[in-house]
Amino acid sequence: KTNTPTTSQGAAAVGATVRVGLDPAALQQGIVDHLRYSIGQLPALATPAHYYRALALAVRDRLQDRWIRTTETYFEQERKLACYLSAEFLLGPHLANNLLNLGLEEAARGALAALGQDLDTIIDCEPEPGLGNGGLGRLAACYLDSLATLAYPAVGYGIRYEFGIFAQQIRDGWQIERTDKWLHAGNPWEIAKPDICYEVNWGGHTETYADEAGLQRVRWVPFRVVKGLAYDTPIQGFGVDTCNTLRLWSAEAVESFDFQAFNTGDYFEAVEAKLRSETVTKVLYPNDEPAIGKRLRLAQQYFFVSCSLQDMLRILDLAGVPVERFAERYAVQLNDTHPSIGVAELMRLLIDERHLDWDQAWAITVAAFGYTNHTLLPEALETWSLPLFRECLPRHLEIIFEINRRFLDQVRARFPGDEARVARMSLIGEVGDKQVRMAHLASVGSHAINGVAALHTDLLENSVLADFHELWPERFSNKTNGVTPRRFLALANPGLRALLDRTLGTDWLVDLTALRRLEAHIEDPAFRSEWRAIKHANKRRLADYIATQTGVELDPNWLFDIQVKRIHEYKRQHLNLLHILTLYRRLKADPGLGIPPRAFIFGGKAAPGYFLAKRIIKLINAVAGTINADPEVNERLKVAFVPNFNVRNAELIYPAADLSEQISTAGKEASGTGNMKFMLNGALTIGTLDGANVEIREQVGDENFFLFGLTADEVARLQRQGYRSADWLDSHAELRAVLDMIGSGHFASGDSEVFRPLVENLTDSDPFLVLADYAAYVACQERVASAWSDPERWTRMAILNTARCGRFSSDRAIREYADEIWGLQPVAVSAHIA
Ligand code: H53
Repeated sequence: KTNTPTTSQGAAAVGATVRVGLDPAALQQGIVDHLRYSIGQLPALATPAHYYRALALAVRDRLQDRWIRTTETYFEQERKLACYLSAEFLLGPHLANNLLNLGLEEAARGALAALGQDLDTIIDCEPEPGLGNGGLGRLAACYLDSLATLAYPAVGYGIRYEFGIFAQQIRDGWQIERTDKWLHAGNPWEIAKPDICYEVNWGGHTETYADEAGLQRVRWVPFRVVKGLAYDTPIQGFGVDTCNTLRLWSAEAVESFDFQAFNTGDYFEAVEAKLRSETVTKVLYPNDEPAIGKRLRLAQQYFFVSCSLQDMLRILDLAGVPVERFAERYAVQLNDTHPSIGVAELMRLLIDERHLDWDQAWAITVAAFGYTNHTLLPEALETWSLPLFRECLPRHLEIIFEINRRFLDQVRARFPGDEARVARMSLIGEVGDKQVRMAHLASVGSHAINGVAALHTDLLENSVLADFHELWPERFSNKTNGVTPRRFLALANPGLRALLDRTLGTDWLVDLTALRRLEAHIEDPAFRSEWRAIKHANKRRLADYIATQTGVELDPNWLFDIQVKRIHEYKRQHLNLLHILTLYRRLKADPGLGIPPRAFIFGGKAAPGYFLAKRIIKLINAVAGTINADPEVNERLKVAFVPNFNVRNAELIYPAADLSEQISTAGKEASGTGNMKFMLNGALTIGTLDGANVEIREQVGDENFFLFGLTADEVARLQRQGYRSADWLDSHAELRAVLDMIGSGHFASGDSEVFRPLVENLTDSDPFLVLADYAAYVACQERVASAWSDPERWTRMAILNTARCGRFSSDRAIREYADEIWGLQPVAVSAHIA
């Protein structure tokens, strides 16, 4: 069990102001004190890692008064609170972000310099809290940043995984997974709150009994009880005193186990039971989109949702607010279906524990919950087998049956005689083995349902949730995703930040639409050349990183063409590869071919059990090995795979991109948020009309976006008609040659087996229409090459991308959620500190 180093907190307010001063001298004293009193290290022997912890603790001290004051303000003012329920928060390192948001960067640099230390080296010592897989988890982290910055009262609720997303190593071109021991050296940002803990039942059966008034009630007699402990992390807003809370739950055994076993003498059984309880929050499931269907995953979901709802009820009690007013005080947002068991859990808490009647409990539940859908992929829509669900959550199944009975009565009343519709909409799927459909539970139990980009919401309303949209059109809305400009521009791209500050002032940090004013500078050649110099320095920085990580040397003068995201067939990293190999073949055939030199950079993790995704990684590395070593092509083409794509190295990658690859099959990527991070940093996009690409293109203008490929409608039509990938192969000799080359073992020292499954997947079924989009993609890349050959034109387009990305700030997205779904007002917090 890892323990958090704690500081000597709680000094009297008078002393506190002095102790937590924001000037370099006070900060320096704080670092020195923590090194001595919290860490116990001699300065002469202290490593950068020791200084990291000392600085982190000193910075946390400086958050503490704001944090406490924020909580106190919300409590005093009795305001509505947004509770963002998410199984993932992909936070990334805290230190630099907190320094930025507190305005402490220069003070920290100075304080460390006085101690003979370098801030950037210290920042690099922080282990990354990778409590998420990809887009969904990172979105939750961006939203926390915006909620605090915009002074919205909010709490993030999630799981304190002991092991976050695995660390990816590349060995012989293959992905190897290593456990992520991010808590190994303690976590200076969190504060354990052992007194905030709840019991969570699991398994067993239900019983009816009569209460004192003779009313019939239900009791859940669990097989097992686990305790959830709160660990709080401060989420400091930028430039405000608001410091919100991220509350993550960690599982522990309840003491009663130990006593029971002690009495029966079965000490080992007691310890084993304890271990079983604590596995609930051990590890993050490393699957991004596909639902996994494992019992432990259901346990994780129920565990954190139950703790969170019990916590909301406890706070309501503390405030003396009757439970009937729950929905006036809480807006509870479901980040995908992962927390959707919350609908049944709140019903259980209100009915079985608070003794409300059904109608009242249901009105509260629907008024409190909102549901965000993040995917249309059928394999990602969560369902639980009915027998498994009954075994784990018997009371919830009864409640879900009752919700369903009442709901289907409503459907029948509205659409008499339409039993096919009833079957489609039921919370219980009857195709094959019976399942509980979590997206249906979330939709029925929420007053608001949203998709994450305009196209995605549109498809949601017309396909996956079409029946629900027909029944309740007023519940549906779109909330296009956004990203935080604090982390993904100010922190990630200090060069561009300085230019923006100098050119526009600093309000762009809290009003990203202010970047529009960049357009006035586009015709200034000096400005463009400064822009290029910044991009060049960012490319140098990334090239250095890639060289140390992989040994591949890249030239910053080349076009940096980058695709970083989870490896998935629908995201089509293999389409990118087909283009690279097309250029490779063309160059081999004609060494004098006039194509601009390009560095193709990839990064991303594959789910450990995803066979084809792992082969795609292997193929990228195999192609990289061949091309980078071939003097006939390596003065024009290079390929690099950045191992272990995570938040930290993402901050090096986005600012260095010239070209952003957003090439998913239209209709498959709900939104994408990497696309926005690239745009923010002045990369041009090559992409399909998918997810938020559609809106990016609208904002930046058709002439500044490299569009190719089938539309979502065309994809759907082709698939309905019976898509045959072989047709595309017959009509395209170059494509066939490239596939043959992969299949022949050319990139695998003659081994014709290793990539056969990939090639066959494309030639036999091609579920994501890679071959259908190939020719359009290659042609579009030729337009990219010709635009690149005119640096002044390219720079204008790049500046326009940054200038027009204002819509994609998570601040805009959060304001929409607050106004249109949560009914939430900002609350000014004043920390009363010097
Ligand atoms: O959520 C992102 C989207 C992205 C979508 C992603 C996502 C996950 O990362 C995991 C599960 C899931 O259902 C969806 O793939 O398109 O941008 C945030 O909305």
